[in-house]
Amino acid sequence: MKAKKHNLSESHLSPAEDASGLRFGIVVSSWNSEITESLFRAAVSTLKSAGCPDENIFRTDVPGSFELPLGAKILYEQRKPDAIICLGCVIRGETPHFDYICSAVSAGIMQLNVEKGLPFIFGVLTTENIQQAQDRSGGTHGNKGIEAAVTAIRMALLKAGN
Ligand code: DLZ
Repeated sequence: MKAKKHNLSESHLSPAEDASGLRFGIVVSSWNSEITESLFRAAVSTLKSAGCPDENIFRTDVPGSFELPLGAKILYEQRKPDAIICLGCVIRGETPHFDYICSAVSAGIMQLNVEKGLPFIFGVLTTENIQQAQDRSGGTHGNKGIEAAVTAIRMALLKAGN
């Protein structure tokens, strides 16, 4: 049987999933910035709709997705937030070393989760072309920024024992 498509952009946080006492870091890759800024706006709006105040959201920019793990580590050391969301967009058609970048970034982010015992969320679009990226950053397939923020809230609450 085919698995039902799971789209967190459509999953609503319950009132119990309250982010008012939580602090979040967001690392944003500047490569494909039209896409990553849209992911960022959606992530911030989701955090705020769950009660997180502006002053509890900390942003750091990095040049490309490859730099996301180090950017996240620096932000972790500076701010010690409850979760860090990593936002990027890698497009295969425009990136000859697509597979190297994607595997390095995903491994780097996973390593941070395990090393720091803190949620570092993988909010990186890895698409064939710009159209697919647009579809997933506020288009027909939702917005991965929302999904990343929902995951960050849920994991931060899990870690806090809620
Ligand atoms: C170099 C490069 C290329 C070709 N494509 C992308 C991309 O599609 N998405 C992305 O986030 N970054 C890209 N980069 C930049 C690399 O992530 C990295 O910043 C550089 O290789 C310098 O380390």
